Amino acid sequence: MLYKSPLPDLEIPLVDSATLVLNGPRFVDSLDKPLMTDPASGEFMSFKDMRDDAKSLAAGLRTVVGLNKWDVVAVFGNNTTDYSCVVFGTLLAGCTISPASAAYTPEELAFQLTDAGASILIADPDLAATGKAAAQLAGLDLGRVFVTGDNDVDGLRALVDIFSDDPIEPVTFTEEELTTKPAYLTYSSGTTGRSKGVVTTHRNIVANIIQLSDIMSASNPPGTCWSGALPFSHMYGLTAMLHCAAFMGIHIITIPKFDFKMLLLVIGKYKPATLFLVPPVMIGLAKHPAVATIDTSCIKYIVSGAAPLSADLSRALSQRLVNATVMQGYGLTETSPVAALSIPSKPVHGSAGVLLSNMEARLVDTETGLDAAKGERGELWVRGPNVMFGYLNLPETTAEALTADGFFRTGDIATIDDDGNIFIVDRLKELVKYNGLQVPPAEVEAKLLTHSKIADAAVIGTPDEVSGELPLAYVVLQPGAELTEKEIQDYIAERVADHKQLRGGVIFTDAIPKAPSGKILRRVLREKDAARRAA
Ligand code: 4UW
Repeated sequence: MLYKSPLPDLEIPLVDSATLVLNGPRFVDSLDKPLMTDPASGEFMSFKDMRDDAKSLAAGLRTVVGLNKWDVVAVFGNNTTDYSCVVFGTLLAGCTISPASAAYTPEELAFQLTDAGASILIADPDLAATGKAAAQLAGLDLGRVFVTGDNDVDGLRALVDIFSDDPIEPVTFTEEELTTKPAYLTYSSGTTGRSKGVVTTHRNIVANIIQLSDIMSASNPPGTCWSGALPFSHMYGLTAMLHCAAFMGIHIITIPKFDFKMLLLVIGKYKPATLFLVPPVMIGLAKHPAVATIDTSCIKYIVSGAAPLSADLSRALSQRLVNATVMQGYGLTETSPVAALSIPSKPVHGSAGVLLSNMEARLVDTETGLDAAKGERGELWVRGPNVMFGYLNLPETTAEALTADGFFRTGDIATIDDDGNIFIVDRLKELVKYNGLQVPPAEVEAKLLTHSKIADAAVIGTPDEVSGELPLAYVVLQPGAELTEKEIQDYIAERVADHKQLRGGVIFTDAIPKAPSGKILRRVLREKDAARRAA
């Protein structure tokens, strides 16, 4: 059965994303107003300042650094007010932006620099050492690594040095470029294996801005304040916070590194009307005693996404923050990212929302490959203008993820009710999510296997009330070898980003269950883990 969005179709303009956002009427009407405020210092960047800086950066990237159209600019930063100028400057230069998680180790960042074919790296000053180490590992000339802010750091040039006021010819794009070229290269492990470059086109992001703003605009007029707590390096923060908010004339309060106390301070001081969050923060808002000490009446909408939000938690939060409508969004890096969102006037507790405009879905029985019977669960396949072009340089993986008729296999199991409400009920793919962030098991397994005393390993997510899931390793030691759980956790902690650490622990076992093909039977391990937790 083909499920269509219950919302009317929208016209998606054939423009690049920087033109859509920076020339949009709500952006232009807001020029003198604050676009981004740093709550720690109180300093803000206006819409005009951001656009001017982005233009100067674009000119510098073309004329001083000598970048060409579709050269890749990697950005490695926390949520600061500089981030949007780097993103839009890169796009105005006609280049591709590849944001990397600020939590990355030098090795993880080096992988992205190499895989994306980055021409330059722009890092925050406090991440300069990691950025430099990564550039050296990736063989990127240090003359091509820049730091945001006004000063050189550790021998790396300040980005402002390359700003240029020489006007450049505006870059133009053909329809083919807008719909097939990578304007954005974010990284996701998809359903299996290592992190992959997700080729997101201008059209994908333009579509998602139009789809999302169509739902949010009526309740969020220009000048409304949002809290910028989601990482801008993740597609969720990149689209919702940096693009859609700027397009809608929204004022973002940036939170450089997520901190619950800072979120409460932002709520108390700036009175945001809408909060985009992940479920662990929803738990904090529902339960933390400090929430009762601030005035939360300003909050009209809370949108949770990136991991499941239970109906119970959704109800508990609605009861505590009485003025707030609790909504949920669902999507993936590959869907730019929003595929479904609650309708603000009629959210359903526990549902991940309805398909956005211009989107269609199927629920497919994973055994038979046929559509699941009405009311039954199946793998969610989605189609629409926000679905990625493919995975970078991986035609076979792309062909497995995208069907010939344009459906993207999400790897999530869902049901859809008669009103079009989607309920995500399970995950088919091997991905683990800790606090809404991706932990690709294959990556952690590969690191475990580099230890000389480990013969085999498998990583799964073990359920956790606060963080959703915790990465848990099953480990087979080499014959006669001895290692403690702590030694293994420390070994991994030194080699992967914080969110990928083995917080769920290590279980020693004699063999990893595998199919004849060699594929790890993760379901068997999940059952073993469930039995262990029940015992
Ligand atoms: N319920 C259950 C959910 C949900 C979910 C995502 O790291 P990625 O690739 O992408 C994201 C995207 C987050 C996001 C998208 C749109 C949106 O509106 C919103 O909130 C407002 C957040 O995290 O991981 C994709 C995977 O994350 C899981 C699911 O397994 C999906 O395949 N996921 N949202 N509401 N699970």
